[in-house]
Amino acid sequence: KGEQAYLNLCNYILENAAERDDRTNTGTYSIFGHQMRFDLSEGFPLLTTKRVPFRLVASELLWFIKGDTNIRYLLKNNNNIWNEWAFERWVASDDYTGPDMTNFGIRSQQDSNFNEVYKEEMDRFKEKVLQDNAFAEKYGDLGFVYGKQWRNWKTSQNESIDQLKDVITSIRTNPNSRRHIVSAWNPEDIPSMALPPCHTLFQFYVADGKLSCQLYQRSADVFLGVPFNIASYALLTHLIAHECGLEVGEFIHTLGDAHIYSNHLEQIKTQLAREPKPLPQIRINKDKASIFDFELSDFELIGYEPHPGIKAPIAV
Ligand code: DHF
Ligand code: TMP
Repeated sequence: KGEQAYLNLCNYILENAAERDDRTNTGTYSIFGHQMRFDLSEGFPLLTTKRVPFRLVASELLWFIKGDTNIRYLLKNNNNIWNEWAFERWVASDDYTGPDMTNFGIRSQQDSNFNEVYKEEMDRFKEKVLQDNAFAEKYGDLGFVYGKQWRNWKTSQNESIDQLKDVITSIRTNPNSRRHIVSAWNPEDIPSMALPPCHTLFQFYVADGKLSCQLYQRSADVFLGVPFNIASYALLTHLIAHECGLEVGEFIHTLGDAHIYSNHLEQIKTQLAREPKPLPQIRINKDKASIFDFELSDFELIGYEPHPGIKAPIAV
């Protein structure tokens, strides 16, 4: 019930996971293969054992739905969750002439002098993405990430496939289909992406007038990423159910490498010591007929009274 499936995952990792090196050199406790189920009719699965910023989850989802891959839209919405991955490309480019930013993620956590220089460079970068159109086009873009694959998958014939539109049509016209799938994993495009898609593939299922969604996530940062991913797909399921005249069923979250970063252990323990509260409800503006018309102001959370947020460094 509620967010228990998430708390169980955290406990399971703490008790069973082996230590493991990872790409970011942070170190993780990791398991492989896990599934969580959330009954969306029971409440909206936004964690209550720490505050999860719904505004950031929702604006990121709207950005995917628009087919946008440029952080400029996120910055305009005061959403900074993708900055590091655009910045990484900028400081590695020939056009960058500022102070050396090699391994800025790890170094900013370990060296406070460097951290000041890094924050200044990052602020300059954000300003430029917001103000300078040519710069934004070149360095604000994350490559062929989620939005591109969902809305504008390029075929070998140089045509474009709108997977999101197509899956909605298939849910409406052929609810029993076993092919309601959207894939963000495009092998040909992986090299051009700032980060290969973590939420890789999702499938819908219709039964008894209810829409369920299952996500396969290949790599899961259990403390920072997963709370966002759960809320994001729950919201997406609500929006598509609304457009298709269905109620919401379950969100099933299947994980590949599920890990807790070693510098998140204290935070996870703080969180696990807290008593969960009732889940909030989500209300969406029923006047909007299509999921492509939604804006931030069309979503309202009711009864979200979480424990305080818990800060943690993100591994870049
Ligand atoms: N890399 C890693 N290592 N983990 C991730 O979860 C991750 N997620 C990405 C991109 N790269 C990633 C995109 N999603 C935050 C949450 C989700 C997310 C990126 C960042 C995050 O930092 N959340 C903070 C609040 C951030 C804020 O207020 O600006 C949190 O406490 O939930
Ligand atoms: P990786 O590409 O080496 O797997 O690193 C990606 C990291 O980002 C990994 O810790 C998983 C995490 N992540 C999420 O958990 N959820 C997300 O939505 C995204 C984009 C990343």
